[in-house]
Amino acid sequence: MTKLYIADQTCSQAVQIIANEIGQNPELVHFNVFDQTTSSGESFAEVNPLGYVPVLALDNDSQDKLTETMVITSYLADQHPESGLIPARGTLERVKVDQLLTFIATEIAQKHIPLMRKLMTDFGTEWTRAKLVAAYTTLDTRLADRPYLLGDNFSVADAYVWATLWHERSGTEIGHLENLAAWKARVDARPSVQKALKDEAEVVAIHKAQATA
Ligand SMILES: N[C@@H](CCC(=O)N[C@@H](CS)C(=O)NCC(=O)O)C(=O)O
Repeated sequence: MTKLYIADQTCSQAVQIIANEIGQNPELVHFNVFDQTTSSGESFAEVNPLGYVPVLALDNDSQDKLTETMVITSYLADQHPESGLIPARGTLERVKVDQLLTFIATEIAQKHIPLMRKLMTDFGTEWTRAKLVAAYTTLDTRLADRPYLLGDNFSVADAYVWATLWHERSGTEIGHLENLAAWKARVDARPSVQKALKDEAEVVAIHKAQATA
Protein backbone atom coordinates (compact mmCIF):
# COMPACT_ATOMS: atom_id res chain seq x y z
CA MET A 1 0.00 0.00 0.00
CA THR A 2 1.16 3.53 -0.74
CA LYS A 3 2.31 5.35 2.40
CA LEU A 4 2.33 9.07 3.04
CA TYR A 5 4.67 10.38 5.73
CA ILE A 6 3.32 13.52 7.33
CA ALA A 7 4.09 15.84 10.23
CA ASP A 8 1.64 17.79 12.35
CA GLN A 9 0.45 21.07 10.73
CA THR A 10 3.03 21.13 7.98
CA CYS A 11 3.23 21.23 4.20
CA SER A 12 2.34 17.52 4.11
CA GLN A 13 -1.28 18.64 4.48
CA ALA A 14 -1.13 19.76 0.83
CA VAL A 15 -0.50 16.17 -0.23
CA GLN A 16 -3.25 14.84 2.04
CA ILE A 17 -5.69 17.33 0.53
CA ILE A 18 -4.84 16.42 -3.07
CA ALA A 19 -5.01 12.70 -2.25
CA ASN A 20 -8.44 13.30 -0.74
CA GLU A 21 -9.58 15.33 -3.76
CA ILE A 22 -8.82 12.36 -6.02
CA GLY A 23 -10.18 9.76 -3.61
CA GLN A 24 -6.85 8.13 -2.73
CA ASN A 25 -6.26 6.92 0.78
CA PRO A 26 -2.56 6.31 1.36
CA GLU A 27 -1.65 4.89 4.75
CA LEU A 28 -0.60 7.87 6.89
CA VAL A 29 2.57 7.65 8.96
CA HIS A 30 3.25 10.47 11.41
CA PHE A 31 6.80 11.75 11.82
CA ASN A 32 7.42 13.72 15.02
CA VAL A 33 9.96 16.35 13.94
CA PHE A 34 10.92 17.02 17.58
CA ASP A 35 11.80 13.53 18.79
CA GLN A 36 12.33 12.06 15.28
CA THR A 37 10.07 9.04 15.90
CA THR A 38 7.42 7.71 13.54
CA SER A 39 4.00 6.25 14.29
CA SER A 40 5.01 3.13 12.34
CA GLY A 41 8.22 2.61 14.30
CA GLU A 42 10.29 3.03 11.12
CA SER A 43 13.49 5.03 11.16
CA PHE A 44 12.62 8.22 9.32
CA ALA A 45 16.30 8.73 8.45
CA GLU A 46 15.96 5.64 6.26
CA VAL A 47 12.80 6.98 4.64
CA ASN A 48 14.24 10.41 3.88
CA PRO A 49 17.87 11.08 4.88
CA LEU A 50 17.11 14.81 4.67
CA GLY A 51 14.60 14.39 7.48
CA TYR A 52 11.61 16.17 6.04
CA VAL A 53 8.07 15.41 5.08
CA PRO A 54 6.12 14.92 2.90
CA VAL A 55 7.31 11.61 1.50
CA LEU A 56 5.05 9.46 -0.66
CA ALA A 57 6.32 5.89 -0.64
CA LEU A 58 4.90 4.15 -3.69
CA ASP A 59 3.96 0.51 -3.68
CA ASN A 60 5.61 -0.12 -7.05
CA ASP A 61 8.33 -2.55 -8.13
CA SER A 62 11.12 -0.11 -7.38
CA GLN A 63 9.49 1.09 -4.13
CA ASP A 64 10.04 4.71 -5.12
CA LYS A 65 9.89 7.41 -2.50
CA LEU A 66 8.72 10.74 -3.83
CA THR A 67 9.67 13.93 -2.02
CA GLU A 68 9.02 17.65 -2.60
CA THR A 69 5.51 18.90 -1.98
CA MET A 70 5.07 20.38 -5.42
CA VAL A 71 6.25 17.20 -7.11
CA ILE A 72 4.04 14.85 -5.08
CA THR A 73 0.91 17.00 -5.42
CA SER A 74 1.50 17.39 -9.16
CA TYR A 75 2.11 13.66 -9.57
CA LEU A 76 -1.14 12.76 -7.80
CA ALA A 77 -3.14 15.37 -9.71
CA ASP A 78 -1.65 14.16 -13.02
CA GLN A 79 -3.03 10.68 -12.31
CA HIS A 80 -6.53 12.17 -12.40
CA PRO A 81 -6.72 14.77 -15.17
CA GLU A 82 -10.52 14.77 -14.87
CA SER A 83 -10.17 16.29 -11.40
CA GLY A 84 -9.06 19.61 -12.92
CA LEU A 85 -6.50 20.00 -10.13
CA ILE A 86 -3.66 20.77 -12.57
CA PRO A 87 -3.38 21.55 -16.30
CA ALA A 88 -1.86 18.94 -18.64
CA ARG A 89 1.92 18.67 -18.87
CA GLY A 90 3.47 20.33 -21.91
CA THR A 91 0.99 23.19 -22.04
CA LEU A 92 1.73 26.82 -21.28
CA GLU A 93 -0.99 26.67 -18.64
CA ARG A 94 1.00 23.95 -16.90
CA VAL A 95 4.21 25.96 -17.09
CA LYS A 96 2.40 28.82 -15.38
CA VAL A 97 1.23 26.50 -12.61
CA ASP A 98 4.75 25.11 -12.19
CA GLN A 99 5.93 28.72 -11.94
CA LEU A 100 3.36 29.36 -9.21
CA LEU A 101 4.22 26.15 -7.31
CA THR A 102 7.92 27.03 -7.38
CA PHE A 103 7.05 30.49 -6.10
CA ILE A 104 4.99 28.98 -3.25
CA ALA A 105 7.80 26.58 -2.32
CA THR A 106 10.63 29.09 -2.38
CA GLU A 107 9.04 32.46 -1.66
CA ILE A 108 6.44 31.34 0.86
CA ALA A 109 6.94 27.91 2.47
CA GLN A 110 10.70 28.06 2.86
CA LYS A 111 10.62 31.73 3.87
CA HIS A 112 8.40 30.95 6.87
CA ILE A 113 10.53 28.17 8.31
CA PRO A 114 13.54 30.12 9.68
CA LEU A 115 11.11 32.67 11.13
CA MET A 116 9.05 29.99 12.86
CA ARG A 117 12.21 28.44 14.23
CA LYS A 118 13.47 31.87 15.34
CA LEU A 119 16.75 31.39 13.50
CA MET A 120 17.16 34.92 12.18
CA THR A 121 18.69 38.20 13.26
CA ASP A 122 16.31 41.11 13.79
CA PHE A 123 17.26 42.47 10.39
CA GLY A 124 16.72 39.09 8.75
CA THR A 125 13.35 38.70 10.47
CA GLU A 126 12.13 42.07 9.23
CA TRP A 127 13.46 41.48 5.71
CA THR A 128 11.93 38.02 5.43
CA ARG A 129 8.56 39.07 6.81
CA ALA A 130 8.45 41.90 4.25
CA LYS A 131 9.22 39.38 1.48
CA LEU A 132 6.36 37.20 2.72
CA VAL A 133 3.92 40.10 2.83
CA ALA A 134 4.91 40.99 -0.75
CA ALA A 135 4.44 37.37 -1.85
CA TYR A 136 1.02 37.06 -0.21
CA THR A 137 0.01 40.41 -1.70
CA THR A 138 0.53 39.01 -5.20
CA LEU A 139 -1.76 36.10 -4.32
CA ASP A 140 -4.34 38.47 -2.84
CA THR A 141 -4.29 40.53 -6.05
CA ARG A 142 -4.72 37.38 -8.11
CA LEU A 143 -7.73 36.40 -5.99
CA ALA A 144 -9.53 39.72 -6.60
CA ASP A 145 -11.53 38.32 -9.52
CA ARG A 146 -11.62 34.58 -8.89
CA PRO A 147 -12.52 32.13 -6.13
CA TYR A 148 -9.34 30.05 -6.41
CA LEU A 149 -5.76 30.80 -7.42
CA LEU A 150 -6.12 29.43 -10.96
CA GLY A 151 -9.71 30.52 -11.53
CA ASP A 152 -12.98 28.76 -10.86
CA ASN A 153 -11.47 25.41 -9.86
CA PHE A 154 -9.58 24.37 -6.75
CA SER A 155 -6.04 23.28 -7.70
CA VAL A 156 -2.74 21.99 -6.37
CA ALA A 157 -1.67 25.62 -5.87
CA ASP A 158 -4.59 26.26 -3.49
CA ALA A 159 -3.73 23.16 -1.48
CA TYR A 160 -0.08 24.21 -1.21
CA VAL A 161 -0.77 27.80 -0.16
CA TRP A 162 -3.38 26.68 2.36
CA ALA A 163 -1.05 24.08 3.89
CA THR A 164 1.72 26.65 4.33
CA LEU A 165 -0.38 29.52 5.66
CA TRP A 166 1.90 29.90 8.63
CA HIS A 167 1.81 33.71 8.94
CA GLU A 168 0.65 33.59 12.56
CA ARG A 169 3.45 31.22 13.53
CA SER A 170 6.05 33.32 11.71
CA GLY A 171 4.73 36.68 12.93
CA THR A 172 3.85 37.90 9.43
CA GLU A 173 1.02 40.43 9.35
CA ILE A 174 -1.32 39.74 6.43
CA GLY A 175 -4.66 40.45 8.10
CA HIS A 176 -5.29 43.30 5.65
CA LEU A 177 -5.38 40.92 2.65
CA GLU A 178 -9.12 40.47 2.39
CA ASN A 179 -9.25 38.40 -0.80
CA LEU A 180 -6.83 35.94 0.75
CA ALA A 181 -8.95 35.74 3.91
CA ALA A 182 -12.10 35.03 1.86
CA TRP A 183 -10.21 32.40 -0.16
CA LYS A 184 -9.01 30.74 3.07
CA ALA A 185 -12.60 30.44 4.31
CA ARG A 186 -13.56 28.77 1.01
CA VAL A 187 -10.68 26.31 1.24
CA ASP A 188 -11.32 25.61 4.94
CA ALA A 189 -14.82 24.45 4.04
CA ARG A 190 -13.75 21.87 1.47
CA PRO A 191 -14.43 18.25 2.52
CA SER A 192 -10.92 17.26 1.35
CA VAL A 193 -9.44 19.78 3.78
CA GLN A 194 -11.69 18.78 6.66
CA LYS A 195 -10.79 15.14 6.09
CA ALA A 196 -7.07 15.95 5.98
CA LEU A 197 -7.29 17.70 9.36
CA LYS A 198 -9.29 14.86 10.89
CA ASP A 199 -6.99 12.12 9.55
CA GLU A 200 -3.91 14.03 10.66
CA ALA A 201 -5.30 14.54 14.17
CA GLU A 202 -6.07 10.82 14.40
CA VAL A 203 -2.61 9.62 13.44
CA VAL A 204 -0.96 12.26 15.65
CA ALA A 205 -3.11 11.08 18.60
CA ILE A 206 -2.22 7.43 17.95
CA HIS A 207 1.47 8.31 17.83
CA LYS A 208 1.23 10.31 21.08
CA ALA A 209 -0.56 7.45 22.79
CA GLN A 210 2.20 5.05 21.69
CA ALA A 211 4.82 7.39 23.13
CA THR A 212 3.14 7.56 26.53
CA ALA A 213 2.20 3.87 26.73
N1 LIG B 1 11.75 20.86 -0.07
C1 LIG B 1 10.75 20.21 0.74
C2 LIG B 1 10.78 20.81 2.12
C3 LIG B 1 9.76 20.18 3.02
C4 LIG B 1 9.80 20.76 4.40
O1 LIG B 1 10.31 21.86 4.64
N2 LIG B 1 9.23 20.00 5.32
C5 LIG B 1 9.15 20.42 6.69
C6 LIG B 1 7.70 20.52 7.13
S1 LIG B 1 6.80 21.69 6.11
C7 LIG B 1 9.81 19.38 7.55
O2 LIG B 1 9.61 18.20 7.37
N3 LIG B 1 10.63 19.81 8.51
C8 LIG B 1 11.23 18.90 9.43
C9 LIG B 1 12.56 19.37 9.89
O3 LIG B 1 13.14 20.24 9.23
O4 LIG B 1 13.00 18.84 10.89
C10 LIG B 1 9.38 20.36 0.11
O5 LIG B 1 9.15 21.36 -0.57
O6 LIG B 1 8.53 19.48 0.26
